[in-house]
Amino acid sequence: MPLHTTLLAIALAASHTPSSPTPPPDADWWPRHLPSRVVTPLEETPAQLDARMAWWREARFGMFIHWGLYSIPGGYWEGRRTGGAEWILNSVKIHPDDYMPLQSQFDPVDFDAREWAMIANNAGMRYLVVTSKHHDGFCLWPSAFTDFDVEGTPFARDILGELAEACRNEGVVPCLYHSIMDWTHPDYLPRRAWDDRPGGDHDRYVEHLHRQLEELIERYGPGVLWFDGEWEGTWTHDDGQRTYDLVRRIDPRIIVNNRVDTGRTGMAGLTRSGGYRGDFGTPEQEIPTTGLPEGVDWETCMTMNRSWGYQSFDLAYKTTSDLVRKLVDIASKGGNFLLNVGPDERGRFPAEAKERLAGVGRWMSFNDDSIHGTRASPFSTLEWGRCTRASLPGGGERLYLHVFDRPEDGVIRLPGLLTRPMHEAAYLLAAPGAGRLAVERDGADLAIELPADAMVDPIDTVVILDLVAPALVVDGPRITVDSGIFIEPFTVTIESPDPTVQLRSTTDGSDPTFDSRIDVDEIEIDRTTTLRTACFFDGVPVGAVVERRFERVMPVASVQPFVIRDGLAWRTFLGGFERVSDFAEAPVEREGVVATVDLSMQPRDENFAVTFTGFIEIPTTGIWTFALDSDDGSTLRIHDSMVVDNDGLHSALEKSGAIALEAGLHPIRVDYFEGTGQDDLILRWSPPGSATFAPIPPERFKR
Ligand code: FHN
Repeated sequence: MPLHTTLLAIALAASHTPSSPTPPPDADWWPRHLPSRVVTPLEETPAQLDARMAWWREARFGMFIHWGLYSIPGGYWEGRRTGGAEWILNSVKIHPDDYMPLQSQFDPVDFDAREWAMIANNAGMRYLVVTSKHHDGFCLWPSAFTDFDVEGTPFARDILGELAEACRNEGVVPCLYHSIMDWTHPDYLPRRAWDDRPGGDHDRYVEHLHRQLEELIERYGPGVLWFDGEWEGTWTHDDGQRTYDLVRRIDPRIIVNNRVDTGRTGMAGLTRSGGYRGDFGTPEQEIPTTGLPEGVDWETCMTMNRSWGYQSFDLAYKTTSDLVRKLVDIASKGGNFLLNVGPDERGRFPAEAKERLAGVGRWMSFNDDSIHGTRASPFSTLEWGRCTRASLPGGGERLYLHVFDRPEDGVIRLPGLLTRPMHEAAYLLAAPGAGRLAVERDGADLAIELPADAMVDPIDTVVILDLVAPALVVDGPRITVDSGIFIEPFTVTIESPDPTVQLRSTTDGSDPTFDSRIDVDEIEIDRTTTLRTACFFDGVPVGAVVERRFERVMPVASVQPFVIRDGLAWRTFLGGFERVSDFAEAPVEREGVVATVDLSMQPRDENFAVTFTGFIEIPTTGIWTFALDSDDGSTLRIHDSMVVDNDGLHSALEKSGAIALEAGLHPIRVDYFEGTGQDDLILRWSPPGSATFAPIPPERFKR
């Protein structure tokens, strides 16, 4: 790894020495003197946010470590292989009184913080997130607020302290995972169903959580606080906001993930709109299919095998090649990769994990410049691999072309790249002395010849291409209006990605040619139309043809029910459903009236369904868009026509749909079912001409 990047990483890590900030004497927010609920949010400008996030964005790659008491059973319980790993208390329904004695067995004699930090650093990982406390509530540090901690074990060493110091010595930023959910703390609610211990006080638990967070921040100065376990109904948006604001107040440098609050959209991990806290999204075990909009910070966390916590029998390790290509794929979309290791009960990394990390480290030792400090690709897709990029001094831009599969003709094409390459601009990152590669312009594409023997790394050979300016890639015209319905004629604006690129459009569904008659950037739409637009550079088509379909409709007439009362009627059903239609004939469990669409009537945590019926009062005639966010499936019907279809078994997911409505009352029906795990149902609307969704005022619901 080049010396300069190591020095930078050491500087970064050192900046997180545990220098707990001394509050100004008049700080009215300092939680010591006041209950943590009196915490005012910390104002932050976009420039200040960029400065705070800079080291994390530069890092791109981190190590996740799941380690705790669950590493002792390692997926076995009472002599039986149960699986469950770090979830074993829950999976095997172990009573806390039977689980917590594991504390007396925790003696990881082979734990070596320096080895862990060195392995992370050698793999090219710039930060390390370790579980301070997982859902089982066991604290991996000597906490003043509980006896269920490492101090009460035969090991009795400050594991987090040793790891933080070792990380800093290696130039790796120490970070902490912290679970909100706590299956053993006497105040955490909800209890596990088999946990018959009495009591529990949510507010007292939140105070406890805040005191431990203060303790962790002041002792270890983590660069990131990685929250988890926010999905059970007791943790509220208010709890999330207060906790985020408290953490940022105690140490304004800390970066906090979006699982501190309740805005995460399931395993896809991004944060829904509406003021939810969190500095980055957290896709889990998945990589977003396409790059997310510029400016959205996100990090995919992933296991190397199938388990977060240690399980000796889980040998389904991803190959080194797969791990490198996942890292590259994520970086090419502007994200970070948090790759997990589950150490065993003695504090050892599994041999397979060490082998994979060494392999990734070998690739990174030649190619880490193409990951650290890079930004997302300017191309939407590349058939032969991926691209990352970084700015060059003097205004140029460096493209890192990650060749996974060398094309048969030996030419790697850069579609629609109009920016001029520098002289002798292309060469191998891992073998700069191997000579320059030929670069030619082919219409709107740039073509680079890649001889077979230039593929120096079968996992991913990185070709550098230096450009005289930031890459301008034409992947098609920009049409800001999506396909949809309309009532009154309107104008569609089409933007060319560059003044040198001409537009051509058709409105009869045919393919645009350079001779097509429409070459303007504003087109009047007054009837149902299929608009197809393409870009041309020097008369040659460039990028994809973009199609939009616009359907002219009449607003649906409102209805005049004889009797109008506030609220919606609801009916609940019990059972394991996979689609809304599954409970169409099911027996009604209970029924009632509710002010708005919510789950206040849910009969239990899992395996139930609810149907809401009534009317919605539309204030003005126009195109109304509705968004239905649910875990699991849901549908919205108005006048019996499907407006939003979010059906099926899935984690929190939002879908939307539009309908033309006359002002007045319209019959509405929402069907929803929950399978297992988190449950979630949010219905919002967006008025005509608005681009944002808002909650529907309860007074708009009638029956
Ligand atoms: O329940 C946890 C799980 O044990 C693990 O910690 C993962 C890692 O992100 N998070 C939760 C599952 O989404």
